[in-house]
Amino acid sequence: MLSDCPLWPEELAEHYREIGCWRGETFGSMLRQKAELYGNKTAITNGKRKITYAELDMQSNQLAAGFSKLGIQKDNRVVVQLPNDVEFFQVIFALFKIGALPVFALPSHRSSEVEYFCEFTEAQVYIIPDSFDGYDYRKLARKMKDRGFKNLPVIVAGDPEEFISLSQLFHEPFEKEFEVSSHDIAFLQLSGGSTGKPKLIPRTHDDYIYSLKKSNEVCLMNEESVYLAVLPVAHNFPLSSPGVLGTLYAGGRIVLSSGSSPDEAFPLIEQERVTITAVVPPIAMIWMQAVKSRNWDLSSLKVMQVGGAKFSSESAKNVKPAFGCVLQQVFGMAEGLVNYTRLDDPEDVIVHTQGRPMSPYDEIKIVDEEDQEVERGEVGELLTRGPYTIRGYYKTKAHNAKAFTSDGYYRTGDLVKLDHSGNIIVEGRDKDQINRGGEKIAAEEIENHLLAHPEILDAAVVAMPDEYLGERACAYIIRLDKGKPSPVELREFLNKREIAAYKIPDRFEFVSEFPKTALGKVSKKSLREKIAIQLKNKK
Ligand code: J2J
Repeated sequence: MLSDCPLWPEELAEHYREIGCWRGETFGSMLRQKAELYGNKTAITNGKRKITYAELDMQSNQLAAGFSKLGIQKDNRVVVQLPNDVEFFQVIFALFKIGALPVFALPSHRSSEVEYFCEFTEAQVYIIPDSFDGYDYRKLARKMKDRGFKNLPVIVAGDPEEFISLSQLFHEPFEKEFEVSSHDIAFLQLSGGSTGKPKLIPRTHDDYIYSLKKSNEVCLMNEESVYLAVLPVAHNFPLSSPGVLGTLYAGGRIVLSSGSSPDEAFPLIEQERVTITAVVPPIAMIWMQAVKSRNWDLSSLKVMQVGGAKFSSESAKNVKPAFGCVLQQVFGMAEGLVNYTRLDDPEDVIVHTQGRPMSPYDEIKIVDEEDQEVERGEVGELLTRGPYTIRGYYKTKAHNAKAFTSDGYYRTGDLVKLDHSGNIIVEGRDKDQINRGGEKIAAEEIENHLLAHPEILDAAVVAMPDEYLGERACAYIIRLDKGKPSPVELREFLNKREIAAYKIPDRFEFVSEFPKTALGKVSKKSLREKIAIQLKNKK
């Protein structure tokens, strides 16, 4: 079992097993069982290519054999950066079967993020597509080889060039089973982060499969369900709420879209008779406009999930009239807790709240700055623990002491209140993060990049309001010299540092000093207010 992953106290783990939350299943055993039940049924399609449950099970066995011959063993970490395609599933199930851990990188990550994941997790292998969305990942791998990752094996789905070809690794499966326990860590998921470096989230087979089961109950997933994945499937929302893994658990069908534009997604909904999909608020808004423009037949769609960032009630109320389906608000986090509005909730709850925890064993507390519970209806920070919420990040002891209470609650950093019906309303955030339409940016990570510029004295990155994305990033900068570097130069500088494009600030403001709090720290609150007023006055 991977070390350096804080887990639940043993008595509590025993309790979760006794009450039937953790049922001893692993992802490997789950897939085998589903293949027995649904053999020839299509598990995954992208509209053209199809793969059945039996094929997925068999191919992941073959790949497990190939990976194993390559030297990948139990508990090894493997950075997986694959887009929405069948290979993603072949790869992760092969790794699950060996007991090796996928580390889920997103396709938008670049060498700055990927190098960190490889280094921090001491990854054994890195798996990429040849190219996706106009970007050649082999170039990235080549650069990494030149920069200290000389011996890191790189496996490519597609044309491998000088690297290892994924398609050559489907070998004859072994007779012998790999030994994987449901208590083991199944993978490392990425946290949205609020510090300099992204944190990694260890999720066990037991806890994650429980979260799929509960999600399926709440979202009424069954064998007839057809789930369209438009968000990158490595992200926790489309992966598990109920997402692609929940769909497999229910015996449904996954439809993969490589992008979220209406031109890609709507034909797939029509053709594949999709019943449920998940989007972030900006995509929901684009779709609501696009649906008016042509006579699409989206009548199969029963549920549209919106989550990842706050969905305004003005937009929320338009979903049902636009699509004729139920809106489900989803307020979740890769660390665990997922809240859903229920499909039969009154309209008022669906439009105005972000729902309630999916499990009766989720414990939540809303607290003030002294960790005292606030009165019902008042705003405070949401703390949570339960059968699928982690007890600590991977290998970050000092940070864990701050991010978790001594009795195991995760400090979400989200400011919420409970409404009269007991549903959660997200009011804001008390973490140093920008939520750019669902994509999370840790302010400190970008500040560190900016501070590497020789002509920058100090930097503070804050959220600024945006009609479309909810928030965008604004970087306040103190320069050594007036006039340079310019915003254009700064963008170029950050690009050269090879960070994911969504993390590059949308706006740069140059100042000679930062407002300070009473304790002398940079007052980000003042900076947020300043830019919000500036933008409002410009309108
Ligand atoms: C406001 N803020 C929200 C919402 C997430 C399901 C759905 C989403 C995620 C996710 C996920 C929000 N309204 N509806 O993992 O399984 C913000 C909060 C939260 C953070 C978590 C899932 N839904 N948020 O978004 O780990 O600030 O997970 O703490 O990426 O997103 O981000 P992440």
